Amino acid sequence: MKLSSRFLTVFALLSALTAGIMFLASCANKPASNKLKIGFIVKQPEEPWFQYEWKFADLAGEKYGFETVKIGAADGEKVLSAIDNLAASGAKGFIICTPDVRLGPAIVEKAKSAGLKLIAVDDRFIGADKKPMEDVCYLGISARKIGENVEKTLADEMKKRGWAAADTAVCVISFDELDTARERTSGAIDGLLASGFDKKMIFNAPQKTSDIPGAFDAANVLLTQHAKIKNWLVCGMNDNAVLGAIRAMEGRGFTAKNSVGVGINGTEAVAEFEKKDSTGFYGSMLLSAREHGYKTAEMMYNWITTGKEPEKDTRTTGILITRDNFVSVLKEQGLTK
Ligand code: FCA
Repeated sequence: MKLSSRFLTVFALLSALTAGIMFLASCANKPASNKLKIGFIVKQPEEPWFQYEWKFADLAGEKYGFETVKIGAADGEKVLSAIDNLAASGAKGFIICTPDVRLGPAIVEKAKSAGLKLIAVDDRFIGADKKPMEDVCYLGISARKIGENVEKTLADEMKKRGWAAADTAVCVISFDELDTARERTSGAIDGLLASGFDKKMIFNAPQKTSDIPGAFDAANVLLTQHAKIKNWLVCGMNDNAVLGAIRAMEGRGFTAKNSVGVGINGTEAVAEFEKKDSTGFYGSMLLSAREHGYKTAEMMYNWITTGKEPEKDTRTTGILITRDNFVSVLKEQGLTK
């Protein structure tokens, strides 16, 4: 290589290097996005329900020009450090579905000292006096009403199938430590009792964890204790509670012919309805993930930007979806993938 061309090569390399360094330096100096930040902390980020809440919170962010900081926190320690991180990153408020409602007072304290506004979604905080913390803004479902609608669907299906009362029992997958869960299942139980269902045929199966394995284990205990029941009706706090029970029933030979489950959420139900053959998972009360995600984020944005505090207690409803109508209903709700 001639001296001049070698010089040119070295020169070109040096220029590229300088340009690279200057580019990196400019990135480092650039302030992180100066968009308003709003946190959205959820207890079970792996559940479609919570992913939809995030998706809709993001949509609100796109509309109003804020950034939704999405954080999964499965225990108290993670929640508290998430709040610290949000404060350090300059966020002004957050929405949270807490992994444990008894963390309420600690979360309120932490938010206050970090100067962050706070809205609880789905699961309402419980205070030291064991009562709901009514002074914390909350958006959740009309749990009892939705539970009653689950019951109506179960009772209708029992009638349609012509099942005899003596052969039919109810498996209630319960999670009573969570108010919204207890209200859902007690709404269903009270409805059954009011319609004349025999109390002795309603069985409680408490789940240790609020997920499919927790419900599966709870139902298996019950099925062992009551091996002679011919037909099962199943309810629980959400789709996963009912799915776990239906899976346990399938393990013992029950099918869509002798088991009927109705969940709540609608979001986890979809994969079940998409299966070629019907299973015992008959339907679900579809909740509005859009309202829970979009509306809470919008409420928080308005609170931060106008100073006007949102309503303290907002409730949403549910509509029944089954194999027959889920495609069109999900489309209407903007819940298609
Ligand atoms: C609770 C449940 C979720 C969903 C939500 C509305 O947080 O765990 O599955 O039903 O309420």
